[in-house]
Parts: sequence; C-alpha cells; structure tokens
Amino acid sequence: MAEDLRTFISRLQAAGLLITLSRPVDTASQAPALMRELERRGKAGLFRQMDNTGFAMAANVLGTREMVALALGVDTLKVNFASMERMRQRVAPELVESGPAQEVVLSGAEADLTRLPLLTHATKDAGPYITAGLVFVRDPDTGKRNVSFNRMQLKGPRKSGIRSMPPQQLGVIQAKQEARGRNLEVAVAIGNHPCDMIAAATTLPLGDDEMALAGALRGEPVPLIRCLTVDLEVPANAEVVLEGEILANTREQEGPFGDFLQFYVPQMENHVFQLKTITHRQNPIWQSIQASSSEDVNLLGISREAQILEAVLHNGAKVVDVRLHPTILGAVIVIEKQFEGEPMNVMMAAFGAYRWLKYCVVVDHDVDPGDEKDVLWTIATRARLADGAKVLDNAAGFSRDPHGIHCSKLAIDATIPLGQWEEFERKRVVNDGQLNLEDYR
Ligand SMILES: Cc1cc2nc3c(=O)[nH]c(=O)nc-3n(C[C@H](O)[C@H](O)[C@H](O)COP(=O)(O)O)c2cc1C
Ligand SMILES: [Mn+2]
Repeated sequence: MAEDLRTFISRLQAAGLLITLSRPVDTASQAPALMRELERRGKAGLFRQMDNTGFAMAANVLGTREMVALALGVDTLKVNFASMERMRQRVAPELVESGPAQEVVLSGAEADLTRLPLLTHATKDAGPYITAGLVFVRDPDTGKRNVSFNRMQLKGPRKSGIRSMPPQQLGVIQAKQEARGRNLEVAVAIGNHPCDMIAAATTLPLGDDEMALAGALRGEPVPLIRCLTVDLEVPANAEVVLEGEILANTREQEGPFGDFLQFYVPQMENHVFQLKTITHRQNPIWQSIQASSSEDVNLLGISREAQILEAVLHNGAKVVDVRLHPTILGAVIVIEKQFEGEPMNVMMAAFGAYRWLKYCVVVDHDVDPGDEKDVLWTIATRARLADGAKVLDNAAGFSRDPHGIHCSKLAIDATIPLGQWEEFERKRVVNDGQLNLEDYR
C-alpha cells in the first residue's frame, strides 16, 4: 500500500504527536483557533467531524521539526542533510490505473465547493479559503507538469479565486495559455503525502517536475492517476481533488488574506478558477494550512535551508545545522568554526544562495538553532558586535517591499573566540532532564 496522508497520520499518532478531536468542530468559529492551539502545543491534529459536512480535517501535520523528520524518515538532526541530498535527485512518478482519490465522484450540481469545510483563518480575511491545495497544471509549450500551492478564495459553489502571479510558475504557464485565448486546465489535490507538499513548496526551474522531487523525498515513485474531466494526473491517494480550469482573460478582486509574514495581502485582481468535478476518498480528510504558522514556515523553509546548506558546505565550512525561523527571512547557522572570520564567509554564502534572507546568525554547535531564546542568549553573551555584526546594503530581498524594509541585511557572528571552550562552557544543572515531576507528586 502506498504511503499517503493517512499512513502519515498513523505514524504521527504512534509517535505521540497527534491529538484527535472526536467531537464536532465548527468550521467557521472553532477550527482556526483549535489549529492555533495545536501549533502552540507542537501537535498535529485530526478533527474527526467538521460540522456535518462528512469530512474530517488534518491540521498542523508538519508543524514541528520532529514531524518533518518523521515525514522524511530521518533523525531530527539529519533533516537538512537528508533533504539536501534528496533534492539533488529525481524519482519519476508512476501512472496507475485507479486510486482511492476517485472513490467518490461529484459532478453537476453535486460538485459544490460550499459543501467542503473551507476555513476563514484570520479576522480580516475576505472569506473562506483553500490553503492546502496542490495545484497541478501542464505547460502548453512543453507538456511538462507544474505543481504549486496557491490559495483559493471561495466565491461560489463552482467558483473560486486562485492566486498565481508571475514569476510564480503557475502564473507564467497561465499567461502562455491565455495568450492562445484558452482556459488553463487545473487539478487541485487536497490531503497529500507530506513529501508531496514539501516538493510543491519548492521552487524548481520551470519544467522540472515537482512530483519527481516528491518521489525523491519519499524514496519511491508517487503513484498518479488520470483525472476524469481534465487532461492531468494527480496523486492516486489524495483525499480530495478539484478538477476545473483557470478562466482566460478573467480577473476578479481577491483578498485581503493574512499571509505567510502575518501581514494582510491587500485586495487585488487575481485569477478565477471554475470547478467542473470533485472527486474524493471515502471518509475524506480535508486539510487546511494556516499561513505564517510553524507548518507554513517548515513547508517553505525545508528547501531553502537545503539551498543554504549546499552553498555553505561548498565553501568548506563544517555545518551542523541550518534553521529558517520564526519566519523564512531569518537564518541560524550552526558551525564548527575552523578559523576566525569564517562565520562572515558562511553568512555571505548564505545571503548569496537565498535572496530573501534578511538576517543571519552563526553560532557554535552547543546552541540549539531551533530555540529562539537560546539564539538570543547567544547574541547577548557571545557576539562581539563592533566587528562581528555587519549591515549589508543595497541587496535584493523579499520583493513585496514598498518601504525598503528588505533590501538591507544583518549578519551576526555569535561564535566564541576559537579555542576558548573552557571559558565559555555552559553550565548544566545536575541531572537535568532525567527526572519526572509526576514521580514526586
Ligand atoms: C501553504 C502554502 C500556501 C501558499 N500559497 C501561495 C499563493 O497563494 N500564491 C503563491 O504565489 N505562492 C504560494 N505559496 C508558495 C508557492 O507554493 C511556492 O513558492 C512554490 O514553490 C511555487 O511553485 P513554482 O516554483 O512552481 O512556481 C504557498 C506556499 C505554501 C506552503
Ligand atoms: Mn515549478
């Protein structure tokens, strides 16, 4: 049996990382806040009953580093190295005859987006959105597939917005098809294998198939099935598939939407998706991802961390870990320093490898890069700011930047002077982490 979201949920459960909610959850008023609670607790969630829609919902399934490690089948510390090595490879998907994604077929008036448990996440969002949809399209010039996450604002039973601006590749492909005066066929898969999601959030060269990267991340080919009413293939084990098209020469107001940096992207003209058919599994599991959540940061961060790691290793540094968080604009790089000045070389390589990077901190290997408090402690106690901190100016950064906030960057070397370990050794409490409060109640 192929791995999919369901088998991953079982593995989350076995690892003690899942909270299952059996009582009905109100999609509009309760689901977003419960997702936030899961994030705060570092747990994934399975909501068994979303109102009376007949759908369950998966939430925060990649919300922690441990969950990402579980998805890749590696130790937590190996996440970056494993993803970097697998991102160099491709494993072509495999076309199969049939799959559970088409166990139930809804067409005509039954194909109705308003019957799905779409969440309105933020107080000022324009309305309910699909946020966990993998959008499959084919480039009309090359026949090659593209897969990406694109938010979709509910606009009616068979209509939604779809955010897809060039240079994002869905936008590029849609523009090619529009130039021919034609609609672009689209299939949106919701409820996917976690590796397929990581692949879809990765920016590859146009024409490089995200499903072949998903295969490399999974370690086996992704089984795909043919859609019923569009000429596309989707993962055979997806929970829900929406088949339809992006209308040519049609734009409508979309947004505002609270996006990945926590700001609202203002209302603007965006593309329009027209639904033809819905297929889904029996007892379907919907999925929603909260923009700017730790899950969103993980999804966007994994490939970018790998990109930084690749560049920094290339320079000969002994890198232990790279972490982008609490947003993907900031990096912590853990190294075993070999010579003074090396942290600055490491950071220049990182800024060069990943354009959106705004600040970078290099720390020694006794610091936990995933713990913001530990990183701030390190800056406070170890950084010699006069020569260890530099502001780099006039570089390109995150592009939506009317106030010039992202075109200057900060590099902080927070490593200790070479060879001074004894002087900087961190104290450890006696038997720290060995005892359990419950045993002493
Ligand atoms: C949960 C989630 C939602 C996303 N929503 C959008 C979106 O609405 N519009 C967009 O341009 N990119 C969005 N992205 C980012 C793209 O999926 C990502 O940049 C992807 O690599 C683009 O694919 P492409 O390289 O084939 O263009 C989202 C990412 C995640 C993880
Ligand atoms: Mn692409």
